Amino acid sequence: MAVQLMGAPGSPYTRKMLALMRYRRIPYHVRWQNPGLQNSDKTDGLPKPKVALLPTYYLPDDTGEIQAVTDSSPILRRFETEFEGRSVIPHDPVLAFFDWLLEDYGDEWLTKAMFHYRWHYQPDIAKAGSILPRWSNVTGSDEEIGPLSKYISERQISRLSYVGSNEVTKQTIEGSFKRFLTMLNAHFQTSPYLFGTRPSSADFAIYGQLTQLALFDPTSSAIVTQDFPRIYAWTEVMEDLSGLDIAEDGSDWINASAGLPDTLLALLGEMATLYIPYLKLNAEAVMSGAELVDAEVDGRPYQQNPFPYQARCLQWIGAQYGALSSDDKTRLAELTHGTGLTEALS
Ligand SMILES: N[C@@H](CCC(=O)N[C@@H](CS)C(=O)NCC(=O)O)C(=O)O
Repeated sequence: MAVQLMGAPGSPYTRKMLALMRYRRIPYHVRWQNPGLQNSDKTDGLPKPKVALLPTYYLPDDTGEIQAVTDSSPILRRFETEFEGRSVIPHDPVLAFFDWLLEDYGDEWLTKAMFHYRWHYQPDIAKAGSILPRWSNVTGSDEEIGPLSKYISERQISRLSYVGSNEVTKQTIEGSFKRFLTMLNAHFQTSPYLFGTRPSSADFAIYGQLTQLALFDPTSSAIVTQDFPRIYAWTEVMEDLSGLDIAEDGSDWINASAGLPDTLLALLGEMATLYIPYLKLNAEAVMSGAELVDAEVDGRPYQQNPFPYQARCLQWIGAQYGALSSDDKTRLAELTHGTGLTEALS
């Protein structure tokens, strides 16, 4: 039976999961969200999620009753056990941990760039305001769409403070985005995906954000198109990997016994020096009940509202790391020696 979900073309997590399901050849039926109906009961009798996020999946619980569930990463892992073959989690537990970390970075940090570019510069605001409300209403008249454009833009711009896009952080977000593109571009010169010649969950997470950053929002799309055409091309190809042949024995994942490519080490270094330190500062602010994360990230002042969900992300990373055997922890330390990752994880 086809998996049921609701999403939107402009939702990076929806795009992450659609591409994942195509690659894994999981049949699905996607409904496009109608933002005008979001807070009404007109959802075709489908259950509502606890927190309204996209994508929303409608999946059976233990008793077979359909529940509305959200959060792409655990759903992706649920599919790993429910659907056979074409796994997106590397077999080597150390690589699987790196994959977790990079997936989380894509979902939680790269999305800051996505939200920032979409709702900061005028041409991006104008495009998003005009297109977003039309996805679920292609025949809508301009009179009908107008108020919805205004509603969506105002709502999203008011949320910039939650993702941490403001005048203080602008340079950090944009600078780290371009640095990430530079690192990814270098990596793609040695291998088409992060962990070899088959895509992992982290590839799908990064792809999801890039469907917007590279393909949709004018300011970030110009950066990717002009300076990183390889990444633009990659994003389009990732959309549908249903025909990609892979080796079910896993021999197309990189073999870490031979060490890691320098380009992957550089990306892991970014987790050690930018992403994990950021998560720690946010978690401290959440735990102490501070009103603001007000600290230094990436060598620059950084301010945003504390984000409880991302404090849990740090706990999950710690739990994944803690679950590695001591041999694997030693191997991880040796493989990433000099990147600062082990130190950041302590
Ligand atoms: N951690 C969630 C994040 C999902 C998420 O933040 N979705 C955004 C859109 S891309 C959303 O639905 N925001 C609320 C809204 O737009 O009303 C996941 O991985 O699925």
